[in-house]
Amino acid sequence: MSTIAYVGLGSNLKAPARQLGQAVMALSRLPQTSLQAQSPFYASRPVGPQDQPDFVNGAVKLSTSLSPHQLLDHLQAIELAQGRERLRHWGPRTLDLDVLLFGTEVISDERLTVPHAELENRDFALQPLLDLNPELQLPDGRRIVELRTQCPDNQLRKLAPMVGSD
Ligand code: A4P
Ligand code: MG
Repeated sequence: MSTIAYVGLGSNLKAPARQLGQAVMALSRLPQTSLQAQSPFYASRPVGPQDQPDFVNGAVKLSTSLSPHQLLDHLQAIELAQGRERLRHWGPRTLDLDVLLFGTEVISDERLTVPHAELENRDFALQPLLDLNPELQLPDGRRIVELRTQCPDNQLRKLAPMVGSD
């Protein structure tokens, strides 16, 4: 059985847009998974510590028969492969991959909180989701389009699509 999952991508180190492009390639190669769509990328001011570069953010829509925890394992392997070091909470990173939504599942355990705990406060996660599916809702029925109008403004700027990989 396949589930539609949405994964958020973020980077603010080492050519962020290229990190995201590379991550999308890696996500397209996941087992038991097909990449359905990719959002535009956005530049945004950092949420959390301000003494770090702006971020580039985006999201992808996946159809997967992996379990949520198997998907998380793969996301963390991709982060590591792209040089992710866990130094500081909400600090700079070469690549952050978050499970934003996994079908209509609600998960809360020591490894995984789905929907992502900060989703409704982050325009850089909500806007790419809207680009992928304007009708999207949280498992509790709240509409992403409504949350987007209510969340803090973080000066999102849509980036021009990348041509090639570098
Ligand atoms: N984890 C729990 N739920 C999830 C989920 N839904 N998806 C656990 C992915 N992981 C999830 O994550 C720590 C642990 O969260 C993981 O081991 C996993 O088991 P992490 O990425 O290692 O660490 P972190 O940076 O300390 O925290 P976190 O919560 O991932 O940070 P966020 O929420 O991802 O925020 N500003 C802008 N403009 N754009 C950004 O992308 N990102 C952050 C990081 C801060 N500010 C930002 C951005
Ligand atoms: Mg993360």
